[in-house]
Amino acid sequence: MNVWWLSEASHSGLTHVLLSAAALVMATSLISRQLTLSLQNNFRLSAAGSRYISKAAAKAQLDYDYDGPLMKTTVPGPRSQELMKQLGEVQNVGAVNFFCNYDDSRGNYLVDVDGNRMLDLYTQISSIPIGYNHPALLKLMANPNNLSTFVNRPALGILPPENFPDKITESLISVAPSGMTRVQTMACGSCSNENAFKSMFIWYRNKERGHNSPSEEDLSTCMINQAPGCPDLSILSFMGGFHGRTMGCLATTHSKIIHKLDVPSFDWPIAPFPRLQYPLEEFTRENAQEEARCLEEVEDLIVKWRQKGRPVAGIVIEPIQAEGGDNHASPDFFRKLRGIARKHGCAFHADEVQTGGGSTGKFWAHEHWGMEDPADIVSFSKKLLSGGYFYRDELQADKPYRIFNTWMGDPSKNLFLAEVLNVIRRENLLEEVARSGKALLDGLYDLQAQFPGLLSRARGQGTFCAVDVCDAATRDRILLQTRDKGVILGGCGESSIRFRPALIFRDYHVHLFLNIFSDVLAHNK
Ligand code: PSZ
Repeated sequence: MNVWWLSEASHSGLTHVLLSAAALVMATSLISRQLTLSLQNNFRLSAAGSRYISKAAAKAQLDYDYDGPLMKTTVPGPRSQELMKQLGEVQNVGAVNFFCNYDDSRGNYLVDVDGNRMLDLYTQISSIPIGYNHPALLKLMANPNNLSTFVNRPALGILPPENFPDKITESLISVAPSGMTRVQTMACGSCSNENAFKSMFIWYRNKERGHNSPSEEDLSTCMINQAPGCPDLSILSFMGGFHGRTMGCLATTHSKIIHKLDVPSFDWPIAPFPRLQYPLEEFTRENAQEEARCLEEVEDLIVKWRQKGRPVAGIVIEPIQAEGGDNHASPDFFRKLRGIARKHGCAFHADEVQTGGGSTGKFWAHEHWGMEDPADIVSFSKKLLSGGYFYRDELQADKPYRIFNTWMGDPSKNLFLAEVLNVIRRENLLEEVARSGKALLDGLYDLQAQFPGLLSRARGQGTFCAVDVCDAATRDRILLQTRDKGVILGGCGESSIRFRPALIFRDYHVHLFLNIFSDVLAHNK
């Protein structure tokens, strides 16, 4: 039986529900509840059942966090099932895991509509930077001076608000990658990549022409989808990569069949992504060989596609392939790839939609490459709250309206991001991530030694960690059982489990998780 769609069910496809511009009243009442609600310890981990206890039981150290999971039903519970039926009347709800109570969710804990409180190590597909209902963000919402930013969403490209230059400087520009002074905001990750690709093509064609003036033929042919106005150019991407689901991005996405089936695509070059052995430090020689093989293939493809009349205008790559199974490559690989792009005149685009925002222990994953000039374009979304991309000066489109849409982002997200960055700096969250990430990875190493038939290839950078399970069915079962015990995880790749907690995930959350996870693993031995 052909089951290409089955693995998708294991992908914890929580719909993106971002803290939108809800009524001021709601924000205010939430704040007062946050302040008055004493943390009730309704749940104690049953230490007797735990097989992995390296630390004392978890203790809440964040005043806006709960101090443990609390499960009342299996998930989805009866109320979730009722709502699923109701929503199912108007849309496909096959991917919905359960319905959430975002009012009661706090810190690292997501609460569902049946009153189950779960430690969230997946955070809305890696997109919640500092946990649920962070007091700093609620306060920002409650500030009357910010009200108009939430109520009046502008068409930013033509009518930006007065404070926009300041706010973008305070937020995105304050974390601009090395060598990049410019940023374009967009709505989501796909939209950001789509426009980043267009910028690379526009840059490439102007470079080919040697000037910015298209010919009469360019102008007439572009309207009927013909060359030279619509030039035969390509973007080189990597097998296992994920860059979004819109049609240009989808041509560079190669992680799962479900994303691609039945949708026309471009014939663009696809290079192999290194398939490394873990732990990386133990296989440096083998891994270096594997990376060299892939780099050689990249250069071959660039040459072949040029000969074919479809030159590579840009290379797009994730610093860690996420949807494709948390595949890592070394800083050396990325430095050499950057060199190849430069040598062949291709733009180099690091897609940091999932890796950006601090979970690798640095704000950008490409910082681990140690380069002053890491890329021509860095795209982002998820934890940055707004989508968009940073770019080097020469990638600036030469005319207005070449890169454009109605909203071009959302200034309210920049307000939130500025505050998120304040919290990250004030609370040294990148250091916390490095610390809890080490505890998490060490724990995974221990568990894979304890359950060698079940787990393998533990890997990670910061809390951006993953481990492989022996097969997809076991992985899916483990994900559901862990959830019923109060921990939300995600799947990725063929049979991997990935960890994407918020930046406020501490050591004691790690140990809480490891205790529960080891119980579940013991049941699946
Ligand atoms: O199934 C899906 O559509 C998913 S699940 C996770 C994602 C998409 N991630 C989004 C993503 C990403 O991880 C990288 C590296 N690049 C681009 C995207 C696309 O972002 P969105 O989903 O905002 O369009």
